[in-house]
Amino acid sequence: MTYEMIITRTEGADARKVGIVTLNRPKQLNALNNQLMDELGSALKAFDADDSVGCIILTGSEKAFAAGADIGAMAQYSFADVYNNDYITRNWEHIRSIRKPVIAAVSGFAVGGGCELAMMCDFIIAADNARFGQPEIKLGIIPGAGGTQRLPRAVGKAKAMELILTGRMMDALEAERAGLVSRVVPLEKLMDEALGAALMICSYGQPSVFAAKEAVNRSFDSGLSDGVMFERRLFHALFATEDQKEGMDAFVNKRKPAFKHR
Ligand code: DAK
Repeated sequence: MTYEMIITRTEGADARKVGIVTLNRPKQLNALNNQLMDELGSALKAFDADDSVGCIILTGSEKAFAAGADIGAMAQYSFADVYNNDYITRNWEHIRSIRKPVIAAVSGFAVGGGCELAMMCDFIIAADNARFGQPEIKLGIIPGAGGTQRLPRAVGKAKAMELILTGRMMDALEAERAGLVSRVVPLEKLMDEALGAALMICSYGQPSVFAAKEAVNRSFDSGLSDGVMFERRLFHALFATEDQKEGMDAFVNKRKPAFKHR
């Protein structure tokens, strides 16, 4: 598939590389429309299926990760339009099916659907100019891509409620204090830092990377006992992999492990 609204590339010199998707509608601050979401889903699935890729980074421009769903495209829709056509649910759910870790490298605005897209990634590294918010209330709507559910889980009910009810944006430092982002880095170092984390993940055995992601995600969807039992079973299962033998043997013999991802 050729892309018009995103750019894809890979980085890294080792066997497993980082797949990078850059949202590229700069004049509209990467406002998310149907075509962009289709292209994003296709690119993420292609990287997920590519054995030479171990981790994915999703990023935007310096000014905007994404300023939300395309308001111009939505403006004239009626209830029947959005309900009957299940408005953009189809191509907003792709990212949730990606098994490889997806890091959001966010600079500039990540608001509305842009904030929701970042929250669908596995973790967010923010540049110091990043701004996060759910301003949908100003448009007479509410967040529609999981914002009312993921934001409270990330930052707690009080701050999520305030942000969603007032439409206020928070800066990168507030987002880090609140737990929305894993860390804040200088804008000029954003991609280097995200790449460093992604390459680190690429160097580990894929079964344990998949299992870690699945287990952490399970903590959001289940009670503590079920989540711990899920983790226990995945933990036990990893003893059936060659990578577990290799990783532990390498540690015991003080050498670097050579994971085979099996
Ligand atoms: N849509 C379309 N165009 C946008 C846009 C957007 N969301 N955001 C910005 N733009 C366009 C502006 O119209 C402007 O275009 P021109 O006038 O140059 O043609 C250009 O980008 C530059 O924007 P500004 O001139 O406004 O730039 P500023 O630096 O002054 O302000 C801003 C930046 C981010 C504060 C401002 O642009 C802004 O407030 N933008 C709107 C933010 C917003 O309200 N976002 C929420 C949209 S609602 C769902 C999935 C997703 C959603 C819902 C359901 N399902 C799966 C069911 C999501 C909904 C939303 O995100």
